[in-house]
Amino acid sequence: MISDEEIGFFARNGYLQKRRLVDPEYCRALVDLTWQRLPAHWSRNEPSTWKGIVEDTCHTGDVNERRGHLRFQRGNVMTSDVVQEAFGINGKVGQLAYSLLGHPLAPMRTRGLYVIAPLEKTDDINPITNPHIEAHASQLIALCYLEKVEPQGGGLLIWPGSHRELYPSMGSKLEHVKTAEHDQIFAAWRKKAPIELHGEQGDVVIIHHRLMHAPNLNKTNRLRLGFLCDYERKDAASLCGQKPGDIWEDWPAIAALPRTMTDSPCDFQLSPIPDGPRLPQHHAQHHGASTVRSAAAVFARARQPGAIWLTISDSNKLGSSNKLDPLGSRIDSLSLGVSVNGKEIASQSEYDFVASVELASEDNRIEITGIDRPLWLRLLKIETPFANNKILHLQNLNPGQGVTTIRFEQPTLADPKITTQPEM
Ligand SMILES: O=C(O)CCC(=O)C(=O)O
Repeated sequence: MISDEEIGFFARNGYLQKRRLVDPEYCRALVDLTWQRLPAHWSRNEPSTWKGIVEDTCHTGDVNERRGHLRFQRGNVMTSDVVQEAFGINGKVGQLAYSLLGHPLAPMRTRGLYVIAPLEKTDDINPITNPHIEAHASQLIALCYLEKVEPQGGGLLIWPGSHRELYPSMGSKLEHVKTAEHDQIFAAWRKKAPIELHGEQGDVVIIHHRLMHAPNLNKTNRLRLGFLCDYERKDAASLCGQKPGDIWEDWPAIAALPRTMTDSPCDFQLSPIPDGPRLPQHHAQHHGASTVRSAAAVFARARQPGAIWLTISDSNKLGSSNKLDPLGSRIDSLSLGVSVNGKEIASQSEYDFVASVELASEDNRIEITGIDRPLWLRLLKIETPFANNKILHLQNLNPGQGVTTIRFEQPTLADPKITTQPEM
C-alpha cells in the first residue's frame, strides 16, 4: 500500500499525507453526518450563518470564542458503517496504519467528526492553538479531510521531527507519563514555527503519536471538515507499562528499513517563532462542563504510574470510574478541609477536590471537614495502562458526618478502617 520511501519519510518526519486515500462517497457520507450535528440555523452554502452558540460533544459555547473548533463524538458517528469500511483495520486507512506499524492492529478507535469553522476576525489572536501530543495511549492518529482544505483553511499544524525527541523523553512507551526532560524538550519545540498541511477531499494525514501538533485557525470561507481516529498494535496494553528505548522498537515495518532511510535528518528546517509581542491566546469563556473538561485534560497529562490521588466530588457521575477527571463543582464552593497524616492538603484542581497524596508505609489517617452536601471520595492508584488505574477506596460522605477519619494500612491499602468522629 505504501512505498519504502513513504515509510522512510514517515519515520524521519513523523507524518505522512496520503492523497485522496478515502473515496469521495465515504467523505460525502461523513460530511452529511457532520451536517446532521451542526446547529439547525447553519446553512451549508451560507457562511454568514456559521455563527453563534454551538453545542458539540465537549462544550456549549460561541463558535468564535472556541476558535472555530467543534467536535462531534459519540452518537451516530460511532455506529456508522462508512467509518468501519473506510477507517476500520480492514479499510484503506487501517491498512495504511498496518503498513507503517508492521504488526497486527487492535480495533480502530473513532475520535469523531472534527470541524474548524472560519472565524470572523483572526488578526488579534494567537494563530497556534494548544500544541500537544495526545493524552491517551495510541500509536497513530489519522485525520481525513472530508472536503478540500485550502491554505489557511484549518489544515493540521505539525512540528516535523518532534516525535524523535519526544518519544524517548516520556516515562512510558504509549501512555502520557511526563518527565522533567520531556517538559524541557516540549518547551523547546514550542518555540519553533510549525508547518501547515492543507489538502484535498479524501487526503489522510497520519501522524506518530509523539508528533507535536495543533489544530489550526480557519481564515477561509469554507468549513474545515475532518474525521479523526487512532490506531495501535494489538498488544498496546502491554507496551504502556514499558519505558521507551529506540523509537522504532515496536514498529517492525520501519525497523526493517535501512537506518539511512529512517535516521537521517528531518526533511524540514523549522524556523523559530519570531520574537516580538506575543499575541494573546484567545481564551474561550468556557462554562460548566467545558471548563471541567479542560481541567481533565491537564490531569490526563499529570499522571505518573504508582502515584496515589485523592478525589472528592459532589458529582456522582464518575460512579466507580477509575478516571482522574474532575466532574463536580468549583472547589471554592465546596469549602472542604482535607488533611493527610495531620498535614493539610490543597486541591490541585479548580473543580472537585483533586490532589496527589503521599501515603506512609502503614497507618495513614485522612481527615475531612466541612462536608455540607453528599460527596463521593475516591483514592486512586495510577497504573499502566491508565485504563487499569486501581480504585483503592470509594466512599460516600454525608453532610453532618463531622470529621470523617479514614485510616489506611499500607502496603495493601485494600481494607481501610474507616471511623467517623464528631466535629470539634
Ligand atoms: O482537528 C484538528 O485539526 C486537530 C485535532 C487535534 O489536534 C486533536 O484533537 O488531537
